Amino acid sequence: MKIKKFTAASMQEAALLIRKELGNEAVILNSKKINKRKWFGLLKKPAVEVIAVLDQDFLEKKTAEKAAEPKQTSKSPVSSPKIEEGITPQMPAQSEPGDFSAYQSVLPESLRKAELLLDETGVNESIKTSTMKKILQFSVESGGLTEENVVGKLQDILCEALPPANKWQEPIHSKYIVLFGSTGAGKTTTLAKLAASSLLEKQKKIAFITTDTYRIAAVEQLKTYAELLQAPLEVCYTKEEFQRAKELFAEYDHVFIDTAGRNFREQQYIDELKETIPFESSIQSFLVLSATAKYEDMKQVVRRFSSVPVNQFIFTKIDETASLGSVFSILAESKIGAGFITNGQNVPEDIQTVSPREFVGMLCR
Ligand SMILES: Nc1nc2c(ncn2[C@@H]2O[C@H](COP(=O)(O)OP(=O)(O)O)[C@@H](O)[C@H]2O)c(=O)[nH]1
Ligand SMILES: [Mg+2]
Repeated sequence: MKIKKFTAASMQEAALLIRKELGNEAVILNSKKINKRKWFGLLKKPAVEVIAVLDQDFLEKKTAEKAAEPKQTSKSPVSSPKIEEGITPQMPAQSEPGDFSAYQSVLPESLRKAELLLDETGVNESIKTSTMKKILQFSVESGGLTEENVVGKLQDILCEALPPANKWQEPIHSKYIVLFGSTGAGKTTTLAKLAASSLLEKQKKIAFITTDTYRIAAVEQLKTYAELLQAPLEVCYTKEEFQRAKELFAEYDHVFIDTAGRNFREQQYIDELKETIPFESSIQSFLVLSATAKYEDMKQVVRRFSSVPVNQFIFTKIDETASLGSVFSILAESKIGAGFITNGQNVPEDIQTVSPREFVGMLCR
């Protein structure tokens, strides 16, 4: 994609210049009247400033679509204002396709607003570039975006980049619910929130199992929640003990399983998880990630857990971060939906489900 700003005395002159520079298939993205200063700024001369774009990808797509259509008309392949009239290129240097920072000074106001909004979300560079490319494409296709409708369009495009809605917001429905993730991510607290909701809102019969036997405090923490909810807890050190606990809780609706909060870098932790917990169809498994973590760290956790079947993510500590850009990037790249988000330390209140659209709303807040 090539974008360029041209200034000329008239639209005719601008069109000639655009045609010479970009060819007949270039389309006008934006045009406005300006006053060009001459003679040390003393004289004002009316002129036009035109931003034109030549999108090879888009043209190829349109040409292919046209070729597939039954032959009726042989009109121009693009519907935006075409160059009919010519000029003095102000930015002769050409930029690499997709390098939007290079286009920044020539983008129309509405698209600059989109770029600013995207910057504020903190999404990673590749998502930013692909989103800008799509919004630019749409702008060319639809004959321009106003500053009013650019936000809606941006949110639509961001929404499309996320995993589909059916991968989000799944209620707790399986017999076994297991949470894993790195130390301090909020597994135990979130498990207590989920268990409490099942008991208090749905009157389910619930029990707990913990395999987090590395720290006394971890067991104590879950024991406190279990006592508060008057639910049984089994502490399992081995696979056999886990099996026994499962038999013990055969009559229960949901068994909430807490796992060791060891460093996610330790492959041993993942191997032990796989060995202890039978990942079968009656298990809902969640990878718990703190929204306050850095994008690269989250990505590493996701990669580490890729050998474990993860149904959904749970993002914790949403209340502790101003930017959801990293969370968005992880969701967009992994294609796994977010089952829940948590936004505080209160059990059971601070947990909720979220749809992709609501999440994008939170991202762009
Ligand atoms: N602000 C905030 N703190 C949270 C949230 N979820 C968990 N925490 C806190 O994070 C800390 C670690 O939580 P914990 O459940 O022990 O993490 P685990 O090591 O993964 O089991 C505790 O102090 C929790 O109260 C949340 O959504 N928001
Ligand atoms: Mg814990």
